[in-house]
Amino acid sequence: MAKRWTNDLTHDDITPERVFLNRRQLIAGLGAGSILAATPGQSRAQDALEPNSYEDITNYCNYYEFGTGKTDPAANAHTLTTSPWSVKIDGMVDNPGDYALSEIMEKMTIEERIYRFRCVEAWSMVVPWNGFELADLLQMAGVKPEAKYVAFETVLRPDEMPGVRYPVLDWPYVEGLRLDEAKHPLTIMATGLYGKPLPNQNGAPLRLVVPWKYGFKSIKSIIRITLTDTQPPTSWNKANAREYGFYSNVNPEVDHPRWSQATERPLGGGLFSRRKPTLMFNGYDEVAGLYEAMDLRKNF
Ligand SMILES: Nc1nc2c(c(=O)[nH]1)N[C@H]1C(S)=C(S)[C@@H](COP(=O)(O)O)O[C@H]1N2
Ligand SMILES: [Mo]
Repeated sequence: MAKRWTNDLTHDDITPERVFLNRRQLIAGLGAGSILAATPGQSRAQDALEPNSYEDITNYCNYYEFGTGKTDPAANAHTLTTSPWSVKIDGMVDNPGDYALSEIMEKMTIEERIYRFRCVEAWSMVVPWNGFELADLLQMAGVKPEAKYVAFETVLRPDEMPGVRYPVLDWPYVEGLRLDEAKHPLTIMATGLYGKPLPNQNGAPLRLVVPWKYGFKSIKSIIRITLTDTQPPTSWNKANAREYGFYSNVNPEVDHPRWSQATERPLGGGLFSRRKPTLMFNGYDEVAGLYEAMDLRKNF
């Protein structure tokens, strides 16, 4: 299938001139000594363009099935068996069934998408994902006209997931999107990062990525996708409906009841780390049309 559409950062955006200029500006402002100590990932001037390091992305994770600490998933998720893997696609589809991931992968076009990623906890990073558009998978399944939502479910394997002994969430982890959100070309199913297979702690072998929504919508290690006509339950909303809504679009104007969402802390900033303003829809303005008639304060 041809690559139809892409509208985000790619490695081509990081021009040598730009990097050189930023370095020079930094040198002018801070003195060459500090610059020699700084790696490119630590340069705040490049935050908007430069992905976080592989180490940052794979060692600072949220995957509560493996523990609630940020480094627990990296320490524990190696126990998850990710091959063979199949995904059940059911509900309001023409071609329901258990699809082997290998079979899905043969049919999909894998692209690189460098996306900003904003957790509801107010940290953020830039991730070079590899994956395919969810729209293409839905087309393969054949969505029936009456379907309005897509529900997703994470694998639940107590033997391989030490964190599910604790009732932190009502396992299995579930998430959902409205059908138009799911079909938006920005919405991808990630299968890799940095050109490598997706590490277990980041949701191997297949996880959702919806870059204009808070990170918890990007459900990991998906085993089931169900097309439905009713809004599906979602894990964090079930856990605390006052704090976590179904939509969870990144919105600097709607605060979490316990903290501000106006700014965020980019990961891996090191010496140059500084909070920066959070952007509406995490900067992905092209999705605004999906919510035109909606009060985003009510539908948080
Ligand atoms: N199954 C499952 N999916 C999940 C989570 C989880 O705990 N379990 N955490 C979510 C949250 S809160 C975030 S911020 C992202 C983190 O993705 P990352 O660890 O790859 O950065 O995964 C999301 N998907
Ligand atoms: Mo998150």
